[in-house]
Amino acid sequence: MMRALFVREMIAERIGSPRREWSNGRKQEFDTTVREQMERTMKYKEIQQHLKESLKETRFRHTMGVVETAVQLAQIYGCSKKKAKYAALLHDCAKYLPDQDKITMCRREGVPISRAEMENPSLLHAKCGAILARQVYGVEDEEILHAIRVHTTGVPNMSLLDQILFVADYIEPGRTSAPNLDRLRELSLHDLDMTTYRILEDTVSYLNDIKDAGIDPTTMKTWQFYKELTSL
Ligand code: DGI
Ligand code: FE
Ligand code: FE
Repeated sequence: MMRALFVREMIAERIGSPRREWSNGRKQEFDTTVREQMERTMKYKEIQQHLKESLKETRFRHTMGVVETAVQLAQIYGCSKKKAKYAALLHDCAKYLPDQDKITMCRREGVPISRAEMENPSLLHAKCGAILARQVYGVEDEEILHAIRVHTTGVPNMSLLDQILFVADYIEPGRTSAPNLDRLRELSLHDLDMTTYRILEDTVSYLNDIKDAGIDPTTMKTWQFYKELTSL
């Protein structure tokens, strides 16, 4: 519990909102004991517990579904299961930051914001997730951070870990509303590039059907990249 409160405090610091005062006089205790413990990467179980307390129940369930699927894909395609687990666990950790906080956080960190992201700041939960994973949860592995950073739009020529997270996010067992899910789940067991392309194809056509859904240029470039790659 103390740790969960501390994480909230750390997030507030990253965004630059005023620090909440501790009415029960325990702040000193936080600073001296918990801060020291937080110097290191938080343990998987501790992060999981914190996310359980801070995410909505459906989002937490989705997160654990992504962990399960990402680990299965890592096993099939020979990727580090540990990295897949951490990337999946933290991929949506910034999902519920208020939009203005996401914008402020990116600006502070010098992370570029595209026009589509400005119009739809929800997209920034990926970039902010990577910032929080590093600064709050203590993840230092650049491959994990990159996978979290690009998990919503993808990026051309993704690493294996990036692709595993991108695909697992879309096909995890709790997802029900996207089209072609059964086919994509089957395809993911033997062709990760084709699965990536099909997901992008469905995402782009879904976004095209929604009026005013600004498509991020990175989404389009990623779609184009995997279209060409899979037509070779
Ligand atoms: O966070 P999740 O819901 O688990 O999944 P996600 O991070 O892949 O986000 C999915 C949403 O993002 C989905 O509604 C499609 C949307 N999206 C992906 N690329 C773009 C986009 N929305 C806009 N407006 N523009 C994009 O380029
Ligand atoms: Fe997401
Ligand atoms: Fe997700």
